[in-house]
Amino acid sequence: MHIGIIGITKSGKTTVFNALIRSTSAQSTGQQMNVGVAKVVDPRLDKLTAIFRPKREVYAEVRYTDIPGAPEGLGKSEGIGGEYLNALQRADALLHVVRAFNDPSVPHINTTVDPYRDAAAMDMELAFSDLAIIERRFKRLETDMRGAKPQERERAKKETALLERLRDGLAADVPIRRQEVSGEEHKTISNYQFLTAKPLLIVFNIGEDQLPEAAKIEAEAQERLAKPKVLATAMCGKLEAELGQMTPEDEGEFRATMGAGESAAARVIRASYELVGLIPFFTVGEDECRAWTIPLDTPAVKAAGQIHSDIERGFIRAEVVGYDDFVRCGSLPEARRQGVLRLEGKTYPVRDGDIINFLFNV
Ligand SMILES: Nc1nc2c(ncn2[C@@H]2O[C@H](COP(=O)(O)OP(=O)(O)OP(=O)(O)O)[C@@H](O)[C@H]2O)c(=O)[nH]1
Ligand SMILES: [Mg+2]
Repeated sequence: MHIGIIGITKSGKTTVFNALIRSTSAQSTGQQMNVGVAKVVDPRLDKLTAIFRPKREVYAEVRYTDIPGAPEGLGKSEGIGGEYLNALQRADALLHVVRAFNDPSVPHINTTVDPYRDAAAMDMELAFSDLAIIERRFKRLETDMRGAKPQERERAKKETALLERLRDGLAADVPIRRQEVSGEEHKTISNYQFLTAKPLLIVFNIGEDQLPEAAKIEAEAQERLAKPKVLATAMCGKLEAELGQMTPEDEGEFRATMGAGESAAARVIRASYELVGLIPFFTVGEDECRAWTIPLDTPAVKAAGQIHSDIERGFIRAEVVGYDDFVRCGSLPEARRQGVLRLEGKTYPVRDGDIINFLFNV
């Protein structure tokens, strides 16, 4: 899974990126993209690790790309251009860093700090980009229709009508993620990778002086900006990036004395994961306890394929126990004795936190 970080110049994209992947290596400015991997910390996996004491604990991962902001804005009426557009289109979701911190030494390109204005401006940029893609496609379809066979012509007509509808929706300020699209239409448009169709996580990058109001800022942001497939949250990128450089023990101590609460970076990572509709399941044992990532409602046989294609191919059954049931029992034999460790077949929809042992034959 891959998330693209966007935002205007000097909103703190690279700072947030560094906080998420616990690194300092990413260069703040410059025109290159930074790519990094963040661990999805999950207390449930920590608990399993404490029980099984394996050699390794392996968290699920989210990949982030820090995409440089163009000084003149991302795209204006021409849409987001070239190489950055491609990177954005490949992303499963977008993380928009909006500047909420005040710091006179970091000039804001629009002079004043106003996160809601910047959030709205980005929505427009993304819509412009999608409109530009639609216009280009119209031209293509027009050429394709000339001399096309009746069947192809019919298909092109249908697509044109769909794109016209999406365009009108965008013109009325409705992002594609909130427009009504049938299953079949979804297939047609998924190739275009429209930016306003992607889930969006809006992160208010607040200053350290705003930490006491962080919960309030976040609540207001959620109320005003959260929609289906849009989440809003607040974090202090600079502080989180600094804390990310500490050992977990030092970090915990520091957070406690600072009153900085639980890791905002960890919360943002979890939110990214859930926003895309992904859930973890766990495998346990002496070697490793590990979180695996699957989309909601994945059948057991496909979940097995996440681990290895051989396990998917030779799938026989899955031994499954829910996380809470397992913790209540304390061990697999006890879970079996109490009848909560069950055998499931290929089509069993794996649930968030299931502990699974796949039985397979190759
Ligand atoms: N005071 C304060 N400064 C911050 C905060 N977050 C980022 N900054 C500073 O703002 C400046 C820009 O931060 P970056 O993370 O480089 O922002 P960016 O969006 O990646 O910038 P570009 O890549 O140039 O578009 C840096 O000097 C940061 O130290 C914050 O929460 N508080
Ligand atoms: Mg940067």
